[in-house]
Amino acid sequence: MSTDTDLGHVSLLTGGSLAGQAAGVLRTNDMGGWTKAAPLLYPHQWSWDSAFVAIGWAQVDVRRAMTEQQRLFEAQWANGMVPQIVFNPLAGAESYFPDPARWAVEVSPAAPVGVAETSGICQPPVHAIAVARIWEVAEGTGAEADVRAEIRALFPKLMAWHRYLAETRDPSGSGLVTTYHPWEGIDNSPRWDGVLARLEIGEVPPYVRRDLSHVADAGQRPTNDTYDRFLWLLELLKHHRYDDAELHAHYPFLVKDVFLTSVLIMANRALLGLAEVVGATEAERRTIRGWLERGRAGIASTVDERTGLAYDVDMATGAPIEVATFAGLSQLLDAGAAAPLRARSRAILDSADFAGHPGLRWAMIPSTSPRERCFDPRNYWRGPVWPIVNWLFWRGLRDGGDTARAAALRAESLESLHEVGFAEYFDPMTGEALGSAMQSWTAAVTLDWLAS
Ligand code: 2M8
Repeated sequence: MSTDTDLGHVSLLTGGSLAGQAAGVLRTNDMGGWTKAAPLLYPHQWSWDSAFVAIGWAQVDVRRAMTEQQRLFEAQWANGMVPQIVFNPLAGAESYFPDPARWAVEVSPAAPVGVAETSGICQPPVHAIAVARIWEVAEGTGAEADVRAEIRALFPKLMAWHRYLAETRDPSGSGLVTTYHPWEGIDNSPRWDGVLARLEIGEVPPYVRRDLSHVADAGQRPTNDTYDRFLWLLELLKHHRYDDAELHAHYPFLVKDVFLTSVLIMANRALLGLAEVVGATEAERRTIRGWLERGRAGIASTVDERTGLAYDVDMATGAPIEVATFAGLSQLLDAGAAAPLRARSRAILDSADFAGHPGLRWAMIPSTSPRERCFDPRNYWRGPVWPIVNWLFWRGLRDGGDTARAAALRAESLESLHEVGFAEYFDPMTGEALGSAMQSWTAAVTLDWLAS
């Protein structure tokens, strides 16, 4: 629990400190109630970015942190989905692609038409984790009563969001959440290569990539061929009116996603804590526990005996996607996972396949194992380090009682942030800052680490 005095305010006032600079990034990207993911490359509100951002705001202004989540959930779809992007009505059409016109989500009866313009897919559910962290910071302060009331109002929306993932995105009850698109979080990861390569692409309406005008080195971003495949999937999503049942029956990119599922497990643990805060019914708690247990069993079923990694499952073939990325260590995000599973993942985490690789600048978890053939230290999700991913693993290690390992990961991460700054991602070998500068979620986890 934090109090009013230990929020880093002192260092924020001194300006030059890391906390001061991180808070400055949030303030720069603040649009008044919601925060741009990055100043130029990402001028809208992204779903999981916004959850991390709320965790950061909690250290600056706990009420502003709640507002961040309230604003995002205003754009929640009628089926419970929290959209990947809530578009900034003030950003010009040329600022980002694909824009609302390309998503055309009004083809779905579930879209929040007239409320906000959104994309038609989602991202990992970090939100309940964020709200639980906001509560920890607010508890015992003058903001406690207001924040509790706001959490009470948000709770049913969080329930609907988790229900969407645990049930609508898992119609067979496997315990594993289906992802529909690389843009549901880990965009250019080699995890999707096989499924994308198999796609038979039809006519993609002409488009202009906007990302390349903000990131000088195209080698850090997906290729044009990959972009065509992303855009073709978008055409198919529209064709199926974003209807989950239809998509599960007819759509070609259906992957049981171990990372998405594990974040949901972590979020369901947080939601159980929030159920306590708001005095939820026993039936609601039972429901959350049910999702949690099903998710846990689902993840256990994906762990490969030989490598010890959790692998996504390609639903078209039923085959595991055998590539060594941080997603393979997902069991560590679940503090309640079976001890032998966690122990094995922990050993792999520290091996030369991940944070123990001798070439790494800092002992952090790269997005793809440096020993994978497809490892690329500078390309989007194919090698670089994302501080937010390390934050999730730090939380999983800490909550699972592995406090010394968690503390070491936090220390290395803070050291990297001191040197690299608030880049979107960095080269794991050299520590070179890559992607966007002043990335909101990087600043946000810095603030939380400093306060923890
Ligand atoms: C990246 O994704 C967006 C599309 O959502 C893009 O490449 O244009 C990913 O890193 C994603 O996980 C993140 O939420 C987003 C904004 O930071 O950028």
